[in-house]
Amino acid sequence: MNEEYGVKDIQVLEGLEAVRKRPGMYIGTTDVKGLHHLVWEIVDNSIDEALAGYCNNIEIVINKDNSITVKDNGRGIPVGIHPQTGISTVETVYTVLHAGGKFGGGGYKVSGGLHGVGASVVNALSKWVTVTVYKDSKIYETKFENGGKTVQKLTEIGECEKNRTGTIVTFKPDADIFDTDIYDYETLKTRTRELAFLNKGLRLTLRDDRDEEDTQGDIFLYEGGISEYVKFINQGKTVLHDNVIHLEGEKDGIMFEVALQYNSGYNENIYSFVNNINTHDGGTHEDGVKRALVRVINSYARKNNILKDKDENLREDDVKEGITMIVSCKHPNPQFEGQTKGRLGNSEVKNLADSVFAEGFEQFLLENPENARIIINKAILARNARMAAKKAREATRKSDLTTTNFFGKLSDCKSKDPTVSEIFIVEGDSAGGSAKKGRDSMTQAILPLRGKILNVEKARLDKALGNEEIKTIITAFGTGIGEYFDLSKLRYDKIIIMTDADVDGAHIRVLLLTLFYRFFKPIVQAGHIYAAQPPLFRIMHGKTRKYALDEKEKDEYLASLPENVRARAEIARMKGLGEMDAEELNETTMDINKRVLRKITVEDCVLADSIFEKLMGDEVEPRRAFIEENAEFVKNLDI
Ligand code: 1YM
Repeated sequence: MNEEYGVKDIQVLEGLEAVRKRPGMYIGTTDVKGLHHLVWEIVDNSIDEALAGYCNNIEIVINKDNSITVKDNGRGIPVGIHPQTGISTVETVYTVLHAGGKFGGGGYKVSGGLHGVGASVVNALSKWVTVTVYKDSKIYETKFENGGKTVQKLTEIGECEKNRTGTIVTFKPDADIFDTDIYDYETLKTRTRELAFLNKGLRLTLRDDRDEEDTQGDIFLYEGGISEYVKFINQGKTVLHDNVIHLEGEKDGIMFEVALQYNSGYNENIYSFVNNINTHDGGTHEDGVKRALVRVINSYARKNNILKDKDENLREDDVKEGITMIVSCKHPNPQFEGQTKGRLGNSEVKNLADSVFAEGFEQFLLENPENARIIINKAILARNARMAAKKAREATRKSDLTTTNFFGKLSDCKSKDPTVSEIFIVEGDSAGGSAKKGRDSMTQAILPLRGKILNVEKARLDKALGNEEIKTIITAFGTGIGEYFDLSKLRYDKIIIMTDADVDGAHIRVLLLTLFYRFFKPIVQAGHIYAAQPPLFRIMHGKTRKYALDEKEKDEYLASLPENVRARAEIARMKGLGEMDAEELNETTMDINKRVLRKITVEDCVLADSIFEKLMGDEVEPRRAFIEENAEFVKNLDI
């Protein structure tokens, strides 16, 4: 051990070692989500630099060896010796846990992530990291290996043009820690685009160098910021007014902005962010806007006699119908609340949001009376539908579980214990029949669906409640719906969508996801929804029968067989669930010890929702573009 290796270094390594021992505590998971998390931790530092006003260009590259490069044109991480550690600030930022903005001094961190802890966490979980800094006409470099051990102290490696500054970080995630090292380009692209919407004027580029043909990558730069986000979401929808309403305000270092536009649909698309992080469960910023929205609309509607004296006030649900809205707040000291920390708690934000929104929105209504009338009339129609739905629902509640046949085609399980019970929603009567025979009737319920369910994207609640299949689903779940919804009454722990691995199956799955997302969001959020994964291939040799979920699994299995066995193996492509008998279905898709389930997240539903909008929405152009863009990815089209 050389002399330089002192107590400080040991403490540093212990810090990073703690991250390696419990990566989950720092990045949540070690699956593909955790892998992506590493990218955002580094990008966050660049975004902070952009928010501080020193950087307007960020590039992210997936390299051929599955390492990631992030590059920005900020000031460059400080290179001087850090007074507390005695090593360069760059090295300190990358090796000392909790070395956040405080080391740099001045300014505050507003972007998401681990508040500056990120760089050292990424280092701890990487096979190697290289940091290059351009600053003061010089190029500096430092390198780390095997979970953050410094192998090259910060070294001056050359000179650069006087005005060139910035930071380049390349890291290779440690394969011993992560379940996978394969980045998903689309996932990274969606978030990169989102970051560009949320930070107007910031140019973000994402490039995939794993595939040589791709040279330019995707460039995102939105001068309009969240207004353009709203336009993006409303693409393919019929909008009720041409201009997106965009309002901004600032108080005590808290920045607040909101953009909205109504469309002719029946759903709300409200997304809120604090410091670029999605606040899934809303919070004070969202509440302030909603409170003002209801108040301003009612007041305008009464003043202009659109609502008459005898009419009751419009409610929040009524004025949110067809709204697309982005709320974004940048806060120096955000307090996140709730189980998943997905809610903003700072009380001072509510009044800021309310006043900024109320003032601007009222002005919009006054200046655009035609638009105001259209928006309010839609809310009145929504209210009428809400009242009709309430009547329909009350009828549903009365008939309840006592009426014979109310469960429709449901074959319920014997157990009444929701923690062990599951329900399979199965495509088609014949697969439903096999599933019924192959199930464990103690804990597994089967609900066969005949054909396609109603597209709730195109129907209000009152119409959806008139649909037999949807009624059966609601009754089976036990939770009720709308204002009567109660998650604690859910009768199953797992709701499993079981559809064929073909285009029709995918369509039915998307319809179901849309239904769940729109009407049963808390069930999705609580993680009760799953997709069954029926095998695509059956491989037989001798008396052995083996199933493979996909092409890759099939090839791997075949490769593992001795040459002579492989030559004789019979490979069948499974066409659909209906093709399997009860025993096979049980063995491959239902048996809790053998099956593979995919848990459905809110992100899956949001994606389903937007794909849906493109495929089923009013406008033809986005649909054509989607089909053109994705035709090349379709592997198993069966027509
Ligand atoms: C590709 C990753 O890390 N950029 C980056 C990081 C920092 C700065 C600039 C920076 C910050 C400050 C002053 C400050 C960081 N500095 C620190 C610390 N890109 C990337 N660009 N000068 C430069 O916050 O005052 C941590 S991150 F702590 F050293 F200041």
